[in-house]
Amino acid sequence: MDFARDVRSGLTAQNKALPSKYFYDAVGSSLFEAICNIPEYYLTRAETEILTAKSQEIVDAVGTPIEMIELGSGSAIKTRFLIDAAFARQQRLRYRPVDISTAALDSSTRALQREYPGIIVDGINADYLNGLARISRNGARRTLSLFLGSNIGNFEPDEAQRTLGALRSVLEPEDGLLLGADLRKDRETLERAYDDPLGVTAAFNLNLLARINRELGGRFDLASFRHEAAWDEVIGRVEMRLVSRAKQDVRIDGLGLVVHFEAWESIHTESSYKYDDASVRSLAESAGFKVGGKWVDGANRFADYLLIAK
Ligand code: AVJ
Repeated sequence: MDFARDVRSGLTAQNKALPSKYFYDAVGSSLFEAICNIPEYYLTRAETEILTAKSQEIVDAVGTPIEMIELGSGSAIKTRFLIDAAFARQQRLRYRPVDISTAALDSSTRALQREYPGIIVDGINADYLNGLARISRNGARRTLSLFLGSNIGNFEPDEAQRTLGALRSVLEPEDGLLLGADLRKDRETLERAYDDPLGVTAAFNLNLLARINRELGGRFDLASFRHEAAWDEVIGRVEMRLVSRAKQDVRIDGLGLVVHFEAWESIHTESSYKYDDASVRSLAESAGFKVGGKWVDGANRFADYLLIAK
């Protein structure tokens, strides 16, 4: 599968890097759920505050009845506020979550079907672009698509534009996209959100090496790598890395590969871009959307934008 290919190319590159989408095996998805409950990781709580108060207003702004598409649905806990708002106006709802994690998709699908008798869940187990390629719009109903939690932040600006463009192409004019974006803020808040004192984010990051050990016969000694998170205020992103504490060679038997690390050499594992109002608006515009609404939490940390397909 793609994992083997991407690990090989990422670890043999001049600047070592691994794609962040591989965090989300069963262990990684559970660790991410835990991160969402950690006080320093404010994103989930800030967006929950917005959706608790504004979901009805958001759903009402799209028209009725609706279908929902979600990119990176995970446990779909925040989604329930929007699902509740849809069921306040219609009897049945088709919900198509796209998620790379089989475990998260299966358990959220079962839970939603148990909680909402009128829901039809058509899950798609894929990354965003492959998932979108499998969606064709059902003519009759308005679509409200969801890209919550600052999932957009993992993309480089050009990839973000391509992904929203791919989403736009499965929508019709006047369909909606609710886009969650984490906002630029002070270094201390950002770096603590990505390097929490309990070490859950460190475990989430190191799980990438553990996953290579489990699935590809890797021989990484996790204790010889250190988690690091740094805010780059010029680029506007938090970068996560795994740093080799020593000079070492690591075998990956399943790939027939030996990876050499210099002392303090790092693997870039994730970028989390932070947005401001102008950068969200220009991204929306370049992907074929206009801004139809904007909501922020009380402390101005996080924004949800309702984008309308042009
Ligand atoms: C799921 C991509 C929104 O970038 O904030 C959490 C993932 N990484 N802690 C983010 C993550 C480290 C998260 N997203």
